[in-house]
Amino acid sequence: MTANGNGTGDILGPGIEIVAQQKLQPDAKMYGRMQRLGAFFKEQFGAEPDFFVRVPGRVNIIGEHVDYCGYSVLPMAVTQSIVLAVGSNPTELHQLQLRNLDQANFQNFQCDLKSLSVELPLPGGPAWYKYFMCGVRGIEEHLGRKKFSPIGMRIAVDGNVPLAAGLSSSSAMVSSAVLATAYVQGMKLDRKELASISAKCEQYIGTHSGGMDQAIAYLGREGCAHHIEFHPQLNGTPVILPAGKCFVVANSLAQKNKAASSDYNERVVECRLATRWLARHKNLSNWQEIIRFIDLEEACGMNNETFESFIKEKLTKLVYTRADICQEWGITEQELETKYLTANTQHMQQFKLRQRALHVIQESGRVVKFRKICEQLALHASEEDIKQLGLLMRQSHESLRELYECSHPDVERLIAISEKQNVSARVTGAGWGGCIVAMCDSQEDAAKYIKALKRDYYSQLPPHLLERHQPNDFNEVVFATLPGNGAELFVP
Ligand code: NG1
Repeated sequence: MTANGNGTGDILGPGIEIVAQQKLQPDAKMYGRMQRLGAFFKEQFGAEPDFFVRVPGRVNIIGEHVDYCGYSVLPMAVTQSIVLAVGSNPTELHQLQLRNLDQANFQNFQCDLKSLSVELPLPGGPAWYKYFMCGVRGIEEHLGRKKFSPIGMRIAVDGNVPLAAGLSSSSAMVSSAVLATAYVQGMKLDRKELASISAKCEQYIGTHSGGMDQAIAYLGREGCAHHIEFHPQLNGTPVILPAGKCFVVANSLAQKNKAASSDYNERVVECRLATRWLARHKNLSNWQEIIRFIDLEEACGMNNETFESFIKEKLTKLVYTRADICQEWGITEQELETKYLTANTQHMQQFKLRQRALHVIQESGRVVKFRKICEQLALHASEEDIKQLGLLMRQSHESLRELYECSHPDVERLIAISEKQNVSARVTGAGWGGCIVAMCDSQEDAAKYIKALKRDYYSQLPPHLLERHQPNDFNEVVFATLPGNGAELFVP
């Protein structure tokens, strides 16, 4: 099997691309980092690792909170990633041993692979190694107990994707565990298959997420963003971003651990309820089973515009109560809880069905427009088209703030500074804190914009954050980013 530049192997059949094994060369970008991790591995386990895995975080350019409704998104892989050094465990044959290079913050972990379990998180969020365990469990489930061999692994982890910042650190961890385990189990390493397994198994952590992060973690390619579609099946189309434009990521440093709160699942639940509500109004006999807007759109032959009008016509209230839903569907509150709410959304009393539905449908339209404009721009430059891209990003943010209510005061301060600099920006990822992504006209403009953010936002941070980030001139929290490669596997 040969690997081309991004570590994607020969295409094995229509649409099948694999993670090819690459030789770790001294000129590889990651060489220094892998050498350091290899040395740590040796210090911890007294042997050299057999292989390395690298899985990136991502920044989503547009298409927020739509993946779990079946709609497409437009992310790119970033250079920040999770790297694993992996070796076999010759003495304790079924043991998984995990060590994090950041020993001060992440405790060691060990477990027996013959009896895997990943319990739902306790308040405060899951321990770091649970994300890893999700990945191992995902492969076990995929292969089935009969085919899965509990082969022990020794693993050293090094991650530099900012945590709880909307850059998908959790999925990078889960996906890296999936890739390492799949390789050890001798699987074929089909990128799309691994992405689907990773998306499915991350749900063990308790978040009912879509598959965006895991998809781009595998399908990302240097130099382009990707239009990722989930329906009717997972598909990624490279999208060339407008020439000269420079994307900047700025971390508000308001951390949001999705798995430690119910906000994310509350939105998922509201979208599912809204879908059923509308499906019932369309007299679909299976309305209770339709839980993604895209399936409803398809079942009724609606397009983006007719869907939006339908929402406005049938979801007229600003707030729906439990009683509203129970009455309309002829169900009890207990049924509502057991059949329609998730484990961590049992407390919900009110549901903003109209606002959530409108956001999802309008945002899904913006993704399609964004891709189309990028394709037009690749053929001929147009100032008007560039303006449209900026407008779409701004509209996306406004909708996330107003209709989806997932912004944060610190994120809003970053957005206000961006507006003042005349830069289009939006919150990226799940929100409620985390990062914004901004589109600048050129490298020079990006440098000016970053300078303004450092002056007006980062220099004003509270002392404990200043102490941590100022010595490095805030370069880890605000940076220009280029689209990077998806998952890679290296052998020494
Ligand atoms: P973050 O929290 O930014 O990694 C989450 C979901 C995505 C998507 C975005 C919102 C996970 C693992 N990821 O991303 O699938 O729904 O929010 O667009 O939950």
